This record gives sequence, C-alpha cells and structure tokens, in this order.
Amino acid sequence: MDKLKALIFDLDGVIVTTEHNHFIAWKRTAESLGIPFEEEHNELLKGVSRVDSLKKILELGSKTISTEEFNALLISKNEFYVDSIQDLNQSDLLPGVLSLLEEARSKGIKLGIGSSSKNANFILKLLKIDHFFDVVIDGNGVEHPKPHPEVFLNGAKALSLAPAECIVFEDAASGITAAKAGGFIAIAVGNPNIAELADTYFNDLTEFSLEAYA
Ligand code: B16
Ligand code: MG
Repeated sequence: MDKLKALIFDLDGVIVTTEHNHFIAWKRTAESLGIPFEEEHNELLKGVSRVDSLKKILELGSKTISTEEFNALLISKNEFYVDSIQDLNQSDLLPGVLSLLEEARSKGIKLGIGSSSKNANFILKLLKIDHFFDVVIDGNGVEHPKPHPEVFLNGAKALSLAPAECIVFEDAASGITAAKAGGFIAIAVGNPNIAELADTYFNDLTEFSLEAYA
C-alpha cells in the first residue's frame, strides 16, 4: 500500500457491539408481521442499511406491505433501538479501540468513520470518542449503501486522501466488499466468516499494529 495516512472504521461491530440491540429491535418488527426472525437471519443484516434490512426481512417472509406501513415500521424499529442503547458508554468499546485511536492520533494519522448507521454521531457521543474523528460518513451521507464503496470513498475524499493511503476496518461482508471495491486496504475484524474476503483478519483490534504499516 501507499504510506498509511488514515484509518477508517466501521462503527457497529468494530468500535462497539450494538448488533444484539439491532437484532432485538428487528425481531420485534419481523414478528409483528408474522415473520420468524432468529440470530442467523440477523447475520444477513450486518452492515446493511435500515431500509435494505427491512426489505430483506420482508423477502424472508415473502411479504409485501404498503409504503406507509414500511415507513412506519422503520420509525418504530429505530425508536425501539435508540431507546435500547441509551446506557451505552466507554466501557462498551471493543478491545483495542481506545488505545488505537490514541496512538493513531499521536502519530498524526487521520481517523474516520464509515458506517451504514444513521445513528453513528449519536453513538460516538454516547461513547465519548467523537472528538477523535476528522470525518464521520454515516447512513445520512450516502446515496448507495454498502456493499457500494460510496461511504468509504466519501470518507477518503473528505480527508483529501487516496483510498490506497487508508485502511478500512470492517466486521461485515457488505463492508469488506465495499472497501475492496473502493481500492482500500480492507481489514476484517471479529468475524472469521469474512476473513477470506479481506486483505487481513484480526480477532480484535488489540492484534493490529500500526508499526506494521508505518
Ligand atoms: P441504523 P455499521 C450498520 O452499522 C449495522 O451493522 C446494521 O445492523 C444496521 O442495520 C445499519 O448500520 C443501519 O443502522 O438503523 O442505526 O441507521 O456496521 O455500518 O456501522
Ligand atoms: Mg459493522
């Protein structure tokens, strides 16, 4: 790769684990439609935007609903989800996150978030790590959700960097696919099922060393 200038992090599953909260909220939504929804179904939704997640749930149950009902379900799912993460705090950061942010900052490496979540800024504030990031691209700032590379390309552009100067950390197949399609170095974290899609795999961020990319 070119000289490393930035680290771009996915949020859910890399910085913090809120996937269980998404699961509980989607399970409630799916079951209100009579669609059974278990953890294995939730795997299909990791890194997937809110709208596309509900579409996938409807496909799962071979159901069609009106636009009004669709939009109402998006709102109620999000209200339930946001309510369930109110107590999130810095102790919920995944292993190695805080020390990597601090080390990268001290070395002048730029930091970014590339998340499908429209709640990304809210979550970063709850975790009290929002001040670390030079750029936050989230589900509000993209036209094409992951696996399209737009979220990461917008991040690199905002940092005035080329993709080859940035590492992307991801826990979802859609995110690794997006990063590779954009020309980034893609590191998979915490999800061995996607290791082969990525350039490198780590169980968590304590295994990543900035020195190796200096
Ligand atoms: P929201 P990431 C993704 O975040 C989650 O992995 C996915 O489960 C969720 O549906 C999506 O954000 C949208 O989230 O409903 O909060 O806008 O992994 O891309 O940071
Ligand atoms: Mg994720």
